[in-house]
Amino acid sequence: MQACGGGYSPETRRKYYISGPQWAAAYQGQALFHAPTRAPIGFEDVIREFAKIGIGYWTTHDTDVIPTEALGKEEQANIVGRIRQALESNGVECSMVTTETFFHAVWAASPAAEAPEVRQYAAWRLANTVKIGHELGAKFAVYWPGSLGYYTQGAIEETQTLRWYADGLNAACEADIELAAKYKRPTLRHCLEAKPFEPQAEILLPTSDAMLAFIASGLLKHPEMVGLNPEYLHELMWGGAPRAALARALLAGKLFHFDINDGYRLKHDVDIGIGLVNPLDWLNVLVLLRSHNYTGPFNLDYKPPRTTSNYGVFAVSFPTAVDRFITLWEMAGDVIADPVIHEATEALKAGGGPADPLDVEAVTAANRELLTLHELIAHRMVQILLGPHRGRVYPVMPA
Ligand code: XLS
Ligand code: MG
Ligand code: MG
Repeated sequence: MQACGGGYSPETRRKYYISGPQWAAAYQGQALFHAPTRAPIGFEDVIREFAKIGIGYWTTHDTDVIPTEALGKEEQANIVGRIRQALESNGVECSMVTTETFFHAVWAASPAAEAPEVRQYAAWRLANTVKIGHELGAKFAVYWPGSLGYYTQGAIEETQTLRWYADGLNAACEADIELAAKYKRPTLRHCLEAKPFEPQAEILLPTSDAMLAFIASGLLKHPEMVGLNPEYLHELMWGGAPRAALARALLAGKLFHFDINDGYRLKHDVDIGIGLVNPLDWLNVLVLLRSHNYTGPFNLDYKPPRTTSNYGVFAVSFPTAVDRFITLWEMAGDVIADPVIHEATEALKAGGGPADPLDVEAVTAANRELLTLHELIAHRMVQILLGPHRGRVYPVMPA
C-alpha cells in the first residue's frame, strides 16, 4: 500500500456518500465450489474498521447481524442496541437495511411462494426490517428478489407470483407509513434491485427495466415510495450497458440508490471491486450521474476476493475500492469541465451547417466531418483516465 502511494485521508473519504455493507466485509470467500478462506467477523469489528478507513455509512441485511430465530425477539432489540452503540462510538451512520429473502430454507420457493404462511412470514420479515431501519436511522430499504423465479417451468404462474410479490412490498410500505409516524421520521425510500441470473435459473424481474415496469404496473399501493437500487454488475451481466440502464432510471425519477462494483458481461455475479475491470465505463457512468446531480449513496456491494486475507480486507480491499471511486468521481468532474469535450459536444449539437433538412444528401454531407468528433471525445476520455499525457507531448525516443 505504501508503494502504491496516494491514498485519500479518512476525512476526505467521509465527504462522499459511500456505504460499506456488513455482508461485503464479512464475506468469507465461500461459494458453491469454494470453501471459505477467511475467518468470520462481526459488526463491531466491521463498523470500527470502516470508521478507520473513512467509510461513513454502513448497510446490512437483517440476518447479517441477527440470527433468523432471534428476529422479532428480545435478542433483536439487544443486538440493535449494540449496533447503535457501535455506530455512535465510531461516528458511522446506518444508511440502508435489507431483508435476506434468499438464503434460509423458508425461501426455497421464494418470498412469494404459493403457501400463504410463507408470504405472511415474508411480509412480517420486510416490516421487521423497516422497523430495524427506523431504529438505526436508515433512509433506504433494499429488496433483491433473487429467489423470485424458478428452476423448472410451469410449476409457478408468473402473473400470480408477481401479484404476491407486490403484496409483500405493499405490506412493507404500509408498515413504513405507520412506523415513520411513530418514530417521527420520514418514510424510507424502498429500492428494488434486479439481477438477471442467480440464484434461480429463471428470474421474474431480471433487470432494472423490468422493475420499472413492475413499479408502474398498478400492483403497488405506493409506487411513489418505491424506486431502484441498480447494481453496476447486474446490468452488465445480462449484456446491458450500465450507463444506459442508469439513464432510464434517471428519466423515470427512480434512481434512489446504487450498488457499485465491477465484473464481466454474461458471467456470474463475480462482484469485483469498482474500476478493476472496466475503469473507462465507470468513468462514463460517473459522468452521467454527476451531470444529473445524483445525490444518493454509492454502496460498495462487491466481494473482497478469496485470495485476500482478513487483514487485507481492511488494509487493502476496502480503502483501494473507496479511493478508486473517489478518483473516478473527480475525473468525471474533469470530463464535465474539459474544454475539448465541451467544444466537441457543442459543435455536434450545433449540427453541420445550413442544409435543407429535407435534402438527405445535403444533411449527410454537412455532418460527415463533424461526426468524427465522436471518436475524438472517446480519445479525450481515455486521456483523462490515463492522465499523465493529457495535452502533453513526450519524446518517445531520447533525442
Ligand atoms: C446480490 C445482491 C445483494 C443485494 C442485497 O447479488 O447484490 O448483495 O445487494 O441483498
Ligand atoms: Mg447488490
Ligand atoms: Mg452482485
